[in-house]
Amino acid sequence: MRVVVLGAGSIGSLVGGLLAATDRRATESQGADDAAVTLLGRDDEHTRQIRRDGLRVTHPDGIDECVPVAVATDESAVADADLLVVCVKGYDTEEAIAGVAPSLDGADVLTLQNGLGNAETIADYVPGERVVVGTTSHGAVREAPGHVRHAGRGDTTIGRYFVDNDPRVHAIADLLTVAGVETTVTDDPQRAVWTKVLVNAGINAPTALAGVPNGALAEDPAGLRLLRRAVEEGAEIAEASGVDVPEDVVERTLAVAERTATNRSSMRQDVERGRSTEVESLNGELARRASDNGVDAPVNETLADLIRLTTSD
Ligand code: NAD
Ligand code: KPL
Repeated sequence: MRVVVLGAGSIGSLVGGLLAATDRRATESQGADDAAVTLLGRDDEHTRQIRRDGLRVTHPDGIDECVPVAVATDESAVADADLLVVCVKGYDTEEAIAGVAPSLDGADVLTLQNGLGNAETIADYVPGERVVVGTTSHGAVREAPGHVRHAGRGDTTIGRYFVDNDPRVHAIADLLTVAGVETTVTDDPQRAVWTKVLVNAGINAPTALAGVPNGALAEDPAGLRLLRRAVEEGAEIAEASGVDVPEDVVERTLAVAERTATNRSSMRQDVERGRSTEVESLNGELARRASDNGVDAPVNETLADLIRLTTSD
């Protein structure tokens, strides 16, 4: 399978690097030299460094591996892809998919992004039956140009968004699993995506606004109250939107906050570095879906507004 990973950031570099390492091992044993994995990124120091010296991947056990990965910065690189894996931030999805869509020739398109609305945006440019939606709880950090750290292993779940599962989804799951990204196929990917969205809605904005590590939400009654209210409200919005999320989604969110107690959430990092955040595809999108369904969302709307105010110039 020829794979192009769109977005050479943290998770894209990790997925691209793991797939390329696996492909290299298979190619060496079979004596062929076709690069089946391409990282499609921007022309920056990171992609230049990978081209020059390969991608340095630091595995969770601390072991470093140098992986040669084909790098492209031109959208035409997707022309012969069988699979495009979208790994850009939610606010970049539309521009990124619009850029590559004219060159895509029948490839499946898998999103591994966080947030609501990415699959729908992709389906505006790609036939719906080609869209595969996924969610992953692996942690990746781009440490330096040419270097990605696999910060923590997690679960990955994928499924077709608009039609029933088919053998291609299983082939994609097998490919990821062999590369070390153990992947499960589900016939209800919306449940997986919304569950992750509620976890992020309950942790990311509160920690970004308060400037605290994730664990503070589990330890401090104020943090716990915020987390609980954001997630409970999100679960009501899910129900109003016809999506079934697990009954214990608050407890699951709390467990994530405890498991990642020392982490600075991605939104906190974005706010502290003055970068755009993904709030519009998390709390902001929850509030919009609530409004579409005649449900109130004061907690998520307020969290989104506070992040908007914090990050506006
Ligand atoms: P990131 O900012 O590190 O990487 C995004 C990359 O996409 C950047 O390098 C950016 O330059 C590139 N990009 C944007 N538009 C592009 C375009 N048109 N063409 C080519 N490249 C383009 O972000 P990330 O942390 O890798 O997160 C990506 C998505 O994955 C987000 O939705 C995030 O929530 C989700 N996610 C991240 C992790 C993680 O551990 N980092 C884990 C699970 C899910
Ligand atoms: O996904 C995360 C994020 O920061 O975006 C969590 C799970 C909250 C870990 O920090």
